[in-house]
Amino acid sequence: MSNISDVRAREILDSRGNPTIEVDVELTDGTLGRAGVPSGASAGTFEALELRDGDPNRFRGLGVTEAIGNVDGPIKSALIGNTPDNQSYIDKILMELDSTANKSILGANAMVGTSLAVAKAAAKTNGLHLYEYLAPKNKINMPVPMFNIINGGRHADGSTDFQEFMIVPAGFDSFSEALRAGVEIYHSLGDILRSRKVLTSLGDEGGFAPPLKSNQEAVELTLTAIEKAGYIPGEHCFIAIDVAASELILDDGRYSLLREGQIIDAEKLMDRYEEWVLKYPIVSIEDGLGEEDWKNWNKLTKQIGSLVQLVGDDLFVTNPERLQRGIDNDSANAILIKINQIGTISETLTAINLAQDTNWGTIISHRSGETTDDSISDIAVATGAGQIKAGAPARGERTAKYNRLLRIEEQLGYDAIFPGLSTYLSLIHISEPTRPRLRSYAVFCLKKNR
Ligand code: 2PG
Ligand code: MG
Repeated sequence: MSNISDVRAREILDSRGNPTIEVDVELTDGTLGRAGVPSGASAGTFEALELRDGDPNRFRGLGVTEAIGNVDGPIKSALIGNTPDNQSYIDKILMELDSTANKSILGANAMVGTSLAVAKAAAKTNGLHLYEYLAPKNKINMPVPMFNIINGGRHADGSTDFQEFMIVPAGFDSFSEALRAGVEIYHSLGDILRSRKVLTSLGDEGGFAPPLKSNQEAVELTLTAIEKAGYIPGEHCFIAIDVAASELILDDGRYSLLREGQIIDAEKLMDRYEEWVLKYPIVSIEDGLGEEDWKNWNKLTKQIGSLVQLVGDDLFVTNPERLQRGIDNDSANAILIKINQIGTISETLTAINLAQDTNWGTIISHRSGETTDDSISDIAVATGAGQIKAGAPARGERTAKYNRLLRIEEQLGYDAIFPGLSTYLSLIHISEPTRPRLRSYAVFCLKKNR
């Protein structure tokens, strides 16, 4: 049995050109586990702390040398000599070194990098893939991808107020077919923008960032792109949005939609979601309300929770305690999972298990600032999360995740189960009787094109 012989970190760059941490964990048998740490732009207030140096003379204050010092110092001293293949024990050591609620001593970036690198080393030395190593009780399946093809909000200046307009090609038999459809739709959107002489610049997650007049225009453009690519919205492919409403909320609780020149209250915003959900094949709305707007989250869940997946990202920040509050208050019906919001693999798995035991949807997610680390793909497969969002099907740091899933699907062969339409809709709790509304848009398109 090999033990941890070295732990070290270095400063590398993320996809936005900002410094982040890469951690190497070495074992006595020479095995190396390496992990890159992502970073958010529209980060939630209640996320674990990303430790940055704040020295204006280096990387505009964004250096991570202090967090690196924590890996090379206390973390290394505490982990050396331990066996790597008891993840909960390793994470317990990390949490004992930093028992603050928001990981403010070591920094969540230092902890995530270490936690992941240990898991990768353990998998490797045991001759397993990370998804095999992490898979608990045969939960393995392929996730339905959510591709962010229009970027707005904090991820693209001058584009939409809402942060993400995603396509969800769930009506296919395999991940690779869903990916192919996603790529074709992404390029068809590019063609449409070019033909309309609209800018084809890209946002942080690789989606287009056109200067549109309204958020609704983005939904309609997305639908046109699906149709132009030869697919039927509401049958082959659905739409998901991430409003990232914590970025839009004002002190008085109203929401500012700058591009539309409007400030609206929560009621109006919720009515807009209801109108959209009834009109368009939208299956998922993430952070439709602010991260502290619990009362309205509950209202929204009552209003449209049986028609659409309501996902808490900034609301829950992958934190089992906040998730439990959401479950108790009937706020949302799904959780977005990001390891660096909470700090360790073990806490992340606790959040996933809690959501799944409550029958809530789970989406494993990247961050807007990414590295080419592809662990989230393995985590999505291992936990049977059913859904993954990793940005557009373009740019190296995004395709790293999707390409990893292609390889996993190939390895799993006949065991690579892709949810398929009906399972997917049940997975996200769109009840059978409400499904005709999705189909009605498909029928509308078919008639129109006849
Ligand atoms: C989100 C994420 C990822 P960020 O809000 O869901 O898309 O963005 O990493 O900037 O928080
Ligand atoms: Mg989000």
